Amino acid sequence: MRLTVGQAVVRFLANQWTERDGAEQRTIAGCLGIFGHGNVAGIGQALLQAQRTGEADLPYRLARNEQAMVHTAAGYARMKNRLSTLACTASIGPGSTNMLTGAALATVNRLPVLLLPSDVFATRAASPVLQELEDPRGYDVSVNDAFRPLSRFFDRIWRPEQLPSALLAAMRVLTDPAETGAVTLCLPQDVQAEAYDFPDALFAKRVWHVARPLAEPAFVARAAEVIREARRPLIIAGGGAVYSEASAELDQFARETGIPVADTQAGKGALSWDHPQSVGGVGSTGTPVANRLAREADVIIGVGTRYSDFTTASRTAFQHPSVKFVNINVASFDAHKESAYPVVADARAGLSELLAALDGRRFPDDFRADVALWQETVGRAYHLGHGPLPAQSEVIGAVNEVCGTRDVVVQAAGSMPGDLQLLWRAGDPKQYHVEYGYSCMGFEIAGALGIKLADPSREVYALVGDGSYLMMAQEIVTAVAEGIKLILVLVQNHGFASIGALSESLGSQRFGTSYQFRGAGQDYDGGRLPVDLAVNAESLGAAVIRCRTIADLRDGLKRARDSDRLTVVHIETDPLSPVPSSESWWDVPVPEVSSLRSTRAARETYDAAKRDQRQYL
Ligand SMILES: Cc1ncc(C[n+]2csc(CCOP(=O)(O)OP(=O)(O)O)c2C)c(N)n1
Ligand SMILES: [Mg+2]
Repeated sequence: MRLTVGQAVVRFLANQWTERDGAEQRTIAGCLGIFGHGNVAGIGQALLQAQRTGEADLPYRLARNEQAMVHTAAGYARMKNRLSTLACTASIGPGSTNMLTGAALATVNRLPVLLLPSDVFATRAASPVLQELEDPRGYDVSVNDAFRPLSRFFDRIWRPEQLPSALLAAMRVLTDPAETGAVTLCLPQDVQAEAYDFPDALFAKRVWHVARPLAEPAFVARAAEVIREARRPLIIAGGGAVYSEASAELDQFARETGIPVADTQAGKGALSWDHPQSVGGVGSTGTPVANRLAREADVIIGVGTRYSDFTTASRTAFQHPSVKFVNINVASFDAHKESAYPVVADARAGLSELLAALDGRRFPDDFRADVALWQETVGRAYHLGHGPLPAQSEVIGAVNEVCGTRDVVVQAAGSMPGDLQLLWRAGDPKQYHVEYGYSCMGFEIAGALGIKLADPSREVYALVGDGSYLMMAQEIVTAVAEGIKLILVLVQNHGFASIGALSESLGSQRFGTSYQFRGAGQDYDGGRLPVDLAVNAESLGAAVIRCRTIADLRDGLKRARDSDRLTVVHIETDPLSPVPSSESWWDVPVPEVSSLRSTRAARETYDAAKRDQRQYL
């Protein structure tokens, strides 16, 4: 079939399917993009031709920022449990390098996204092309080489003949739960337009089976022995438990063994918050109940977790002198973390195999009274009555109580991820969507767009800090243009509540974290800026509801829910409002020497906390 490389890419992608447990879906459900000279006549022409002729089904959506469109694809993929994603086409140079942050986010979170950056002329006929880097050390280097460390598969299609093997490798990596992440195929702008006789077979429907690898029996036997001999084990459910749809198996495992289940940011909701075995988040932003259990546990059973420093409280969470780890993980890399007894397997399959090998062993479930007490604390934080400005915990409570179990809350950075992990009551495995692998400010709105595209039947509430909003709010325009309804809760606290508090706790006096005029001294303490983000949102096409009190907010959220327009619910909160303690720690190094008293005092506290840090060998 004589096609250009661009046409071949589009036709191929439209015929890829993913299958798990017998259910098929499109591997690449569509293409997001922003055109420039690097792709307008290549992939751009191919997308147009596909749409006009029906030769291939790959719907195109115009994004407003390339970083954001990768976030949209990542949000989509996560919502689809990694079984389906979107492609992203960008022009050469800045259009492509704008996608780097998105690539890193996807790879860190183990989420499949297909990136198609445009690249310099393969023929070099017109070099240097507009926006070419020109590396004097080698003409085969371009800005797109920056994608290499961020991609789980990277290739550059210098010749049309290379395309079939590159496309197949891309699909293999995207659909492999252990390998997946950003996949980057760089497409030189001349090659995109070059024709070649591609074999018909390349464009036949192809179904990629997403495996549920079983654990090798010896893995299971060794892990089961460790658990059988435990006295107080604790399960940590991570993102893998959600992606493999292992909730029923996790429920059975926990009920039959009596082992409590804590969760990570990515794993929250794998068990409902009110499940009898749930003890909430663990680690730096976990619940005091889970953290107490973690401190005392002699065996930690990680299910689909990558053990970030937040999960391990920077390796201070697990204090039993001979604590051992058993990790069920589809990726050997993660299964072996913390010197664990690895169970390299799909989370769902691994849980069932391990449960069968435990021979009915049961453990004490004497933590429930503590969980009930903790839930009273959460209830108080939801209804704090803080003033004059409301507390963030009340905003979280209002959203939690207004939204339905199937609705989705989206967040990524600032003070909210911590408060959410501590306080949010997730009733469904897809309800809690906090991107905390890369914790990228600006993910929220773009990610919410992807989530809503993936499941239009759910209401999507993105909580957006003013800092995050100022970084990337432009996808409001994309959502408005596409007729996609989102609810954006804009939490205005005039700066970085998160880093402000962190700074203060580390002796750095909230330096440079407030959005105010530069004052007479050196810091930003010169008063309120004439900034109105509600007006800004309105100017981008959103309906806006301004709220002053939590009662207003609850009412505003209901109105937003009942509306069919993208709505921004704006509320100002107290950046210093209290939140219950996690009784945990996070390692952020404080200077060893300083002429500031505040830094010296913080260093003493730091040194004391650091003594609890362990290596798990
Ligand atoms: C892209 C990016 N830059 C910087 C950071 C570091 N950082 C983490 S939270 C934060 C402030 C977030 O401000 P805002 O969105 O207003 O949330 P708040 O802290 O006020 O809750 C910063 C700068 C980050 N996570 N992501
Ligand atoms: Mg803020």
